Amino acid sequence: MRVGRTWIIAALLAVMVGAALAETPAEKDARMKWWDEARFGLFVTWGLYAIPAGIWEDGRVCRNEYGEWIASDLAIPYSQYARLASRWSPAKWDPESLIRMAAEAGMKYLVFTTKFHDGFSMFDTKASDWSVVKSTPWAKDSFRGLADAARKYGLKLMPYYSILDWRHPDYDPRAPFNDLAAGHPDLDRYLVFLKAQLTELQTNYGPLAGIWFDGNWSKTWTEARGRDLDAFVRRLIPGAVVNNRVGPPKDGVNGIVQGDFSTPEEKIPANGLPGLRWESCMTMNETWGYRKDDLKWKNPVTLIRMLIDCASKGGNFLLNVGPTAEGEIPGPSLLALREFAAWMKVNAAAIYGTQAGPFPKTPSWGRVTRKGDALYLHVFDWPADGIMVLPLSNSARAARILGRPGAQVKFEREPTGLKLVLPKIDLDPSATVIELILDGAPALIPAK
Ligand code: H79
Repeated sequence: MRVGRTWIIAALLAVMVGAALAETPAEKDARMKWWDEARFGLFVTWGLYAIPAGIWEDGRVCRNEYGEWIASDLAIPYSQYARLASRWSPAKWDPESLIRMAAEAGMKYLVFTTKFHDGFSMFDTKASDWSVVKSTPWAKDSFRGLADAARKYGLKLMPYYSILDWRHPDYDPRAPFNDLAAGHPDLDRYLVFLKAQLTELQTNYGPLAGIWFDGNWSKTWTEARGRDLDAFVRRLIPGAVVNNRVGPPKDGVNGIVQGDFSTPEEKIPANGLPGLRWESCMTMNETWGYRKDDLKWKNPVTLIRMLIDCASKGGNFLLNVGPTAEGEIPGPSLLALREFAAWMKVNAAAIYGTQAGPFPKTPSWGRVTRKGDALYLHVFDWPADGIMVLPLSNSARAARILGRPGAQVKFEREPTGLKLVLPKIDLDPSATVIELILDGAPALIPAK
């Protein structure tokens, strides 16, 4: 009898605690608000791999695009890779100027490789000697300047942290080229280290906005471990935003069952990811970590249109910069950031706080974002005759071209839709944006 009552009370308590911990959709929307509105972030990929920069000492070239993978791709014994640390001395590193440029470019958050798969800590840590502070002649903290500048310029801070570790003796499965580890790996012991590092990041650089995990695909990274890590981060960081790579990949989509958003890498999903939050992370060339032999730079127009494409499908765009070993930002990256700054200065209203556009198919002339009753028409290809008919049954209240106060946009209702008559103006090579205020929520005329 007494046991029975104890059990009932215990069960009731468990239900109440569960209900108190579970987040309502409205609470989740509130927690995700800054991220939903931001739309644009900066990824900084920086580590020892910037020294070989794609080409190892013996002349071998990293065969895959990703220069940060050179140790794995060329099976460099870790004891040799580790010697790179003695050459780390980035005389030209200027984190404040990078963050200032990012802020001017319109980026609202920073993701920085505090620890990549190579296991090297790019921040000051007590949990290991294998860090930029303790193992390099530079002996300074690569994250401190970025974190301070991010706070100063109002960018949210979201450290990148790889679960995978090619160096740690307890990471399981051990990298075949890890010749420095002895004994048996113990993933639970590794997780004590990992959690200690995450705690240091929050305590010494925070408050953080969340964690951007990577390296989640080994068979040992189980659903249960993912859930445990997810819960740990949410206890550590109030209101944390966590990407889906905290858990194992699932159903061919990376970790879709966990975390707050999906993370398509180097691609933008053709139709967005309906029903999910997502963020495309993208390189400016084809590598994340700097490599001297990657000259395949995307031009700024392409990159700006990628940001627009993501926003028009309801997603975020996380754009990467890979500083050199000297700490310099490659020229084409600086150029792109400047072009973003110029475009965003005029057109930011068409990006921040917007949702996906209303049309099921992407228009032939460009992309559409939406904010309430306002549509932003990002025109890539301006119609030669100046006529654009939108398949909407709405009328319009107002229309203007962002950054062109003198230009007139006329509109009228037609049986086939809402017709715009556009002026002849100097066009923006990336996108010229028309702000169209409708008489209510967009109402589609179904395609015949
Ligand atoms: O840090 C960047 C990548 O290095 C990292 N995520 C971004 C942000 C990443 N790690 N793994 N992956 C992405 C996916 C796995 C890619 C692989 Fe391959 C394909 C591993 C082996 C084959 C690409 C090609 C990497 C090495 C060879």
